[in-house]
Amino acid sequence: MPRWDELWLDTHLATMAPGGTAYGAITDGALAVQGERIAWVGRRADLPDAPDQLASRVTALAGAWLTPGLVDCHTHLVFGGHRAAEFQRRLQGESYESIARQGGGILSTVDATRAASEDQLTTTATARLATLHAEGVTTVEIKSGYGLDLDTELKMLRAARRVADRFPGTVRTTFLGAHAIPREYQGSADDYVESVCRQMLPAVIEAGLAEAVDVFCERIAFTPAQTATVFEAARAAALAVKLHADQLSDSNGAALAARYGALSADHLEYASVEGIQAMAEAGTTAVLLPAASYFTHADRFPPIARFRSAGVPMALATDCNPGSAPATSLVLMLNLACTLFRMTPEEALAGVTRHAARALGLSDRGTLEIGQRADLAVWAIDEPAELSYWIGANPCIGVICGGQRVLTRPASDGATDRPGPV
Ligand code: DI6
Ligand code: FE
Repeated sequence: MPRWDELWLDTHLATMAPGGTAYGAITDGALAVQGERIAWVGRRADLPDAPDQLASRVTALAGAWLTPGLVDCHTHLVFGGHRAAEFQRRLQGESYESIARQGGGILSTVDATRAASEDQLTTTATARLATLHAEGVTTVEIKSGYGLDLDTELKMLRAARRVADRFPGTVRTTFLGAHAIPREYQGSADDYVESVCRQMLPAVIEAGLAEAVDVFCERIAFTPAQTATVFEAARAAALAVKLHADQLSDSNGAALAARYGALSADHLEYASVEGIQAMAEAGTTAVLLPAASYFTHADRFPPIARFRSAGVPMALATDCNPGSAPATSLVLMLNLACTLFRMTPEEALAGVTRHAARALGLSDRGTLEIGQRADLAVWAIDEPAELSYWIGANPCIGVICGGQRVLTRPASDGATDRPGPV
C-alpha cells in the first residue's frame, strides 16, 4: 500500500533549508507529498523502496528544479486606475515626493479607488495575481491603503478576500489605513490617526478582514509618534505589525518597527546603523523592494552589507502598486536585487521564499522540508542562479499548491533544450 500521494523524481531541489549546502540544494533529489504537506525530501538514491511502492502517483520532471512556492510578502495589488501620467512627469524631472506633496501620488490613486466598484477592484487585482502566480508565486500579501475612509478600506479588503477565493494559493491581508493623510484631514493628521485607530481598525477586525497592520512612516506621511499610536492600537487587538520605514528619509523607522516587534520593516533605503542593530535584536525581517528603488530613481539603495553583517534576514517583494512600483513579476525582482543591490542569487531566492514567509509570520512554508506545506514551483533551469540571471523570462513550468497541481505552462526563457511542461 503506497504511503504517499505523489512522488516527484528526476529533479533537483533548491530546498532553501538553512545551514547546509548553497540553496539547500539536493541534486538528483526526490520529494514526496501526502495531503497538503511534504512527506519526504532527499536524494533519490536514499528512497526507502521502489518509487511505485511508495506513492500512488510518480512524476518524473526531466531534470527540472523544484523550489518552494514563491512568497510575495509586500504588495498593494488592489487599487483603482494607474499613474502613467505621473510617471511621465517624473521622467521630466519631478520627484515622487514633490508630486505627493502637491496632492498627487497616493491621493490620486485614492480618488480612483474610491470611484471603482468592488467588482472592478477584484477583477484587476485577480489579473495581477494571475501574472505573479504564473511565475511560481503561491502566497501573496495584499495591503489596503488607497481608501483612507472606512467604506473604501473595507471595500479594498473585501476585494482582496474575493481575490483569495479565486486563488489556489494563500492571500494574507494587511490594513494600511495609515498610508497617507486623506484630503479631508489635511492639517489634522492626528484626527485622522484617531479615526484609523478608533473607527477603521475596529471595523476591519470585526469583519475579520486583516491579519496585520502597516503604516507609512515618512515625512510625507505619518510621524514616528503617529505610527506608534497605530501600533499601540494594533497591539491591543493582538494584530501583527509591519512598517513602511526609512524609504525617503531616516525617520527612525527601523528602530520603531523593532521596538514593536514588527514582523518586518520594509524599504529601508535610509535605515540607520542603530535601526539595523535593533532589527537584528528584535528578529524583524527587512523587506527590500528593488522595483521601487528602480522606478523612482532612488538616490540610494538599502544598506545590504549592513543587514548581512548584522544577520537581519532579507526578504524581497514586488511592492506592486501604481505609483512607485507597477511590478507584477517577482522573478524580475531577483534580477533587480542582484544587479542593483548586489545581493547574491542565493540571497535573492531566500528573499522570496524562506525570508518572505518569515516576513508574513508564516513558519509552515518557504522551505522544502518534511512537514511544510507542499507549495512548490517547477523551473526549467540548469541551476538556481538562472532565476536571478534572466531578465523578463519566465522559466516556471509548473506550480503546486498544498500538494495539488494548479498550473502547468511552457517555459519562456529562450532556451531550446528544456524539459516540457509538468
Ligand atoms: N511606499 C510605497 O512604495 C507605496 N506606498 C508606500 O508607502 C507606494 C504607494 C504609491 O505611490 O501609490
Ligand atoms: Fe509599499
